[in-house]
Amino acid sequence: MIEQGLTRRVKRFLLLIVVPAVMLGVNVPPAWAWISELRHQRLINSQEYKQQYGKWDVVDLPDDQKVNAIHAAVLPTGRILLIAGSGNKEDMFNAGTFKSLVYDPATGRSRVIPTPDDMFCAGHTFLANGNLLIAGGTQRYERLDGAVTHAAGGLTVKNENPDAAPQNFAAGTEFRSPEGLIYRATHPFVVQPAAKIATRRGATVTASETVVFAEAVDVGAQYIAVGPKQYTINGVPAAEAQNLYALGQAMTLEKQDYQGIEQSYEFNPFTEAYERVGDMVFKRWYPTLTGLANGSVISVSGLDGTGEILNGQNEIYDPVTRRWTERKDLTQYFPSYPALFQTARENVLFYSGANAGYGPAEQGRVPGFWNLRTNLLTPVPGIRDPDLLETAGSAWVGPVQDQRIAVVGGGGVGESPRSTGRIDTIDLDGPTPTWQPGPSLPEGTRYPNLTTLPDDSLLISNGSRDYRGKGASDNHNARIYRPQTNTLDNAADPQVGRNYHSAGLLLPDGRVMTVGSDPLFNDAAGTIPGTFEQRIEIYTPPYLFRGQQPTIADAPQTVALGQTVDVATPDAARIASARLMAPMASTHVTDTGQRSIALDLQKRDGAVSVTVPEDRTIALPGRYMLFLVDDRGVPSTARWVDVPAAGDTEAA
Ligand SMILES: [Cu+2]
Repeated sequence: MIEQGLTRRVKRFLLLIVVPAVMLGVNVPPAWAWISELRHQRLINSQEYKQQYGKWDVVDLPDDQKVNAIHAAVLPTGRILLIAGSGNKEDMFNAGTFKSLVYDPATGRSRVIPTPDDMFCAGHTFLANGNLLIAGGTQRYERLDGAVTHAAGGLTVKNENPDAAPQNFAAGTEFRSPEGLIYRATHPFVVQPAAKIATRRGATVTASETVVFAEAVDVGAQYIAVGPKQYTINGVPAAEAQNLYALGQAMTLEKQDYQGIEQSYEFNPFTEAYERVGDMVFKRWYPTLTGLANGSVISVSGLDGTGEILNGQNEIYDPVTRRWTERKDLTQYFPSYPALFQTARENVLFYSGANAGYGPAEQGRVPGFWNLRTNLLTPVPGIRDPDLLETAGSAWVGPVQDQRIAVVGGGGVGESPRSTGRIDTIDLDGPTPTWQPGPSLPEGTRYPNLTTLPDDSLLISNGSRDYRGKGASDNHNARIYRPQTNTLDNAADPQVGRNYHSAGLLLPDGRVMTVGSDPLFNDAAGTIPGTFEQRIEIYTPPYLFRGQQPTIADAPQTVALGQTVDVATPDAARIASARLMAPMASTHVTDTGQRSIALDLQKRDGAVSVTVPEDRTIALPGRYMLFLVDDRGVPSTARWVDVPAAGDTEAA
């Protein structure tokens, strides 16, 4: 009906407007553009097109509900948490205005959530109880070269006294150089007593170290300090000064990078509120949080409280005590937001090489296995375009039992204009895991959003050819990668361009939501500063245009590892597979928790029985979306199922 109407409208337009316009010598191209747009709309809205390529729909929230969605997560209520924090807006940061939103894709309703800290560029991952653990964020925005007026730098406060109580120092605490120059701590800090370890001969004392950022009390080059110096701390009694002092390497007027915070929260999806938990041991901006098989979480990398990238300090969150503890035996260094995945082997993580761009080009850029028992990193080189892994996407492809990781796109280090359309996969279970070439995306793609679908395919959407969409380089396209055949299918083009600070999420109804994008410029010439993309776009994959979705009539709320349970469905006869899919929590096109778990399936009358794998490295504890998928690849709407942690609590 619609198509006929459109055709008639086009014909009428041609006759009434274009023909007389041509005769009158009017400029015709705009009219033709209008017609071709009409034809395009007719095409992409046709049933045949949608069945083959799917369909994108833009959602525009009311003005007071718009957020800079830098972090996005699917809550176990089916709602979406979008976190902006200060949203990469320094005026919001200075005003202390931090924002989060809970959006319900089923009703379109949303609610602004009080946000206690600047979680802008924190790390996050889901815990077994369904809470989203969020750690780190922004202490200070960057200051570019030329904008730095006060010489500043990091100081390491050392305390050699093991008997002193922890001491709190306020922001503004003064440090005096040997030359008598004064610098002030920009933020409060806590100094711990030295560690004392009894030995046969007595005891060894190891000084505690606290890194603080300090700034000259006045402007000017006279405050530049070069080379190591020892500083006295104002307020420390002379008798203590030999135990408690600060060491600095340099005070400079050079560019100052973003600085991290140590604050950590669990977002409770049922109360929709942030719950403060123990601080991290280290301040972090751009850390990766990866959930481990025992339900704990490792926090890796990031910029510290002075804007320096952490040099291999890693820590573990215990969800029972809600505290972080440094794992001093784990000293591997990674660039910021490294993509680290829990493999099928206990205590072994895989680093795909994808990262988000702080840290030197020559360090920590090679993919590999990281053994958390031995701290050994075993590199797995051989990926194509190994120098184009910054801003790449990576994810498990197919069920996680296949242990196949795909690395998609990426660009050169920093603001390099180079990017790649490479898709390489690796089977981590093979005797000698080797990178396998896959098909190429049509364009070089930084920031691709990777979303695994219940039919085991992988939606790859958006991204840009150049750094942060420079030169109008957003890729307005999407592809569906099929790991079974190592092939790429076309998908409908998204309307909204997305690059840096964007995310894609699988919704419980089988659709995909994309959010965010933080372009450097709004114009191709690079003269107008960019504005953050606040529109949401939702992709309905082709499988939802193939007829009725199978339904789940009833499913148990909890399934233990190795357990077999009945899932009631009137469509049992045509159910072909069942998947448990972890809710996504994505930032900087990275979600280390995304995984799809294949369930063993037996068909019965009016039900299917499904079996959860026994291995906790495959079925990490957590809340999952249970999808039944029919023989045409059409998924049901998901049911939320809880997979509790295994009984034993072996430390990671
Ligand atoms: Cu960022």
